[in-house]
Amino acid sequence: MSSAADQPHHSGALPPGQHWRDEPEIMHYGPVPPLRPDRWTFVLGGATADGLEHTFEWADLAALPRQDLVADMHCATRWSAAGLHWAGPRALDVIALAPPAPEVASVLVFAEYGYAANVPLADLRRPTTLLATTLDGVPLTPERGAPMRLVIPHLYTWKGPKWVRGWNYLGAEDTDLGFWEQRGYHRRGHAWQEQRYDYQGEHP
Ligand SMILES: Nc1nc2c(c(=O)[nH]1)N[C@H]1C(S)=C(S)[C@@H](COP(=O)(O)O)O[C@H]1N2
Ligand SMILES: [Mo]
Repeated sequence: MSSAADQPHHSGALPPGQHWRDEPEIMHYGPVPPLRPDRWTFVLGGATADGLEHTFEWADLAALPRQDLVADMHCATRWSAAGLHWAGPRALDVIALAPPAPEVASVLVFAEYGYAANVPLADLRRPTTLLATTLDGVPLTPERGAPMRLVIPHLYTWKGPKWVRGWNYLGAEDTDLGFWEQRGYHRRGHAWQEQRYDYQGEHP
């Protein structure tokens, strides 16, 4: 039997405790931020290998190779939506622009208006983890996270901030939690292992 971590990204299968809906419901906490391309930056900070904070502009990320991905989406409120077609740079290519210090095992991904999510570095590094700029071949709409959102197909969707603006590498002593993790949700949030809440098993 293959492990849950090896599940294909568009398998037609449903993670435990989920049901299908036709379209992903637009879901987020707070208002939709205005698009301000002139002021947009992407910041990699915290425990970087060189100890510095690195700020990128749209053109820096747009210069990276683009990857297509067809993936299902799994919201922790128990709906899933099948076969979304995303494209954008892979997170692992962005990590390479400003890599973490050796002890780093997780990151705090942050977005506009203070939304954030804890993500294990190993999940961010998967070749199927994208910083998506398009959905179904067209640029993300504001509601869907324009200009960029994180997509990690095997984790619950709260781990994929819309309007993403960067991440902080967390050192061994860092205990920062994201928006839902502060409210009792799981540090990893693997959909196939049904890691909805913090009390459900070990942290990565
Ligand atoms: N910035 C931000 N990103 C977010 C959220 C949020 O509240 N703020 N909610 C998450 C949750 S819980 C879900 S299910 C998906 C919903 O994505 P959709 O609106 O494209 O369906 O966005 C995720 N990304
Ligand atoms: Mo969600």
